[in-house]
Amino acid sequence: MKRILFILTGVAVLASCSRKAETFSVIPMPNDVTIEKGTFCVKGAGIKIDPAIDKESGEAIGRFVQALETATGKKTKPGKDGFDFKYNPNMAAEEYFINIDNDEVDVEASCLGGFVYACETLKQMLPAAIYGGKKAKANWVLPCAKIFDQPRFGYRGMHLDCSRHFWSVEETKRYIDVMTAYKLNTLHWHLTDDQGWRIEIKSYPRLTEVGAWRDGTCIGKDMDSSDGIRYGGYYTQDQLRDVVQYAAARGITVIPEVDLPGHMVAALTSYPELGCTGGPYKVWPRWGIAKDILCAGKEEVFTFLENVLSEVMDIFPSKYIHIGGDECFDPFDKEAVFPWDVCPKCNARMRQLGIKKGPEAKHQLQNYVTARVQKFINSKGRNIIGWDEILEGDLAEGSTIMSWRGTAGGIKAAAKGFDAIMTPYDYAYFDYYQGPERDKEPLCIGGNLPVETVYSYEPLDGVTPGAEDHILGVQANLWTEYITTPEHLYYMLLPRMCALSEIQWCDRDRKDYNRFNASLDHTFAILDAMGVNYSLDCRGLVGLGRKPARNAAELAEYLEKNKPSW
Ligand code: TNX
Repeated sequence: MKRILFILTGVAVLASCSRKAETFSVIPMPNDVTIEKGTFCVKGAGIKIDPAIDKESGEAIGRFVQALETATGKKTKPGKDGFDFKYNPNMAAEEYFINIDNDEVDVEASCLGGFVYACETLKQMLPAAIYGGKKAKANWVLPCAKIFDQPRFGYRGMHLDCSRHFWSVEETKRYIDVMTAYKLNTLHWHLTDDQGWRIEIKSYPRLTEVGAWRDGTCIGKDMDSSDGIRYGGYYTQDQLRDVVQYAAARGITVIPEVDLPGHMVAALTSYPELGCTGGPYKVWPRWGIAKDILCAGKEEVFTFLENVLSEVMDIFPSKYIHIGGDECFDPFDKEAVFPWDVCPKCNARMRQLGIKKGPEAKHQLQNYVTARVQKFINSKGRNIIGWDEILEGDLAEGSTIMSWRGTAGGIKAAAKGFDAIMTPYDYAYFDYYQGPERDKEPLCIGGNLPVETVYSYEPLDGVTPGAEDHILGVQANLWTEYITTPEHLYYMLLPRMCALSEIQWCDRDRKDYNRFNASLDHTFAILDAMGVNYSLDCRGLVGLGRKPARNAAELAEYLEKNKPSW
């Protein structure tokens, strides 16, 4: 039953808490919410945790309790009536149930996902200061409510490019915290590209000694310029494992991407023998599509890939390994002769495979590379994800397509019986401008993607009837060519990722832009408390760092003016 009732009459039940609960502004909106009369005071509440609850879920609950104690400044009472976390084996992995009445909060789930999401919903129902990590004066009550909730899509991803610009372990964890708050469950980590190799690979040390560093970075859109400043960085395997674990504790799987056979200039610079010409190559200081890619004719390239991917699979336990596959040949460069066209070894390989000469030949050769790598990854019990270019050949069973050049790739893949993840650039590229006033925004790669456009995306539109189950979910991508600071990173991410979260989580009929837009005020307060930047372009404050000066009175007035219409 889908319903939402707002009967916030504000009856005070416990003397230490005030009468009225906050407005219900949870993003993504739970799928079944009933707000009832009354409030539950969380200050110094009792906490019971069912011993049948697994250790990871117990730890997630522990983090919630810790946040509660810090923000309210009052210890909870273990074993006493109040919050009652119960194991319910009949619930799906990401499903949860919350029942708040005047003196008890029942929370039920079967495992980590469900408990994490229940806690996140509770946090968003509380004053934003719960996210602040310090004691705060606030109205520490939850409204009485019943919430039944589970996500629409099983794959709810966000991507992060750390090759073009590098983000520290601490920053990446903060990114994961923000994803957790909006119930995303997959981080697609773009770890290698032309401009920098970021994963330590013990059997190929030059990948990080050489490939993690570039001599300079182009200035603005002048691709031939360079600021002359050495730039780079990489993660040690211990650091990568630490991030994987941090994410896993929050119900988030990290999918690593090793982009191949294109976007490999950093690796070629480290080991020039992996290219068709043998180089020399230079870690790219500019953006775009590089002509130099891995040689598909040399056996040692496949040995290299297998060794690298073995270490990658050792670090990342994810079911999926992303092998890239995008932009091996610049589609806009019609005149170009690509290295594979003229490389004797690639040509010998084509002859050996019976590939006929012609414009399709190089795509068929890419298909051979994909299939070989896929076979290797499958032999380790994992599956591949590839950008939609890999659809251009005959795909082996079990590959998943990431549809970025619009939705057509994903729709075609699903119709052919392949799984697909939708990341169409026209709705899900967060490196694009946030509106038409480009001159007021920081420099971007291009595009125009306001939060409302993101919100309007419906992933099953156009999908062949009967093939819907092949659409595993939705992801947005954050490429960082033009993004150099965390302040800018979060400005690009938020609140567009909040809009994304409703596409991923909410049933079709639960989406409502007006309600979502009104809820953003609470989200902005949450992000303020987390110390994370966001864009206010959707409030007409265009550009980086254009936040209204908000003292308490201004904020109250602002919120009053922007009250939800429902
Ligand atoms: C295309 S999306 C790319 C990236 C760029 C991005 C910029 C994809 C698979 N490849 O290499 O960073 O455009 O928007």
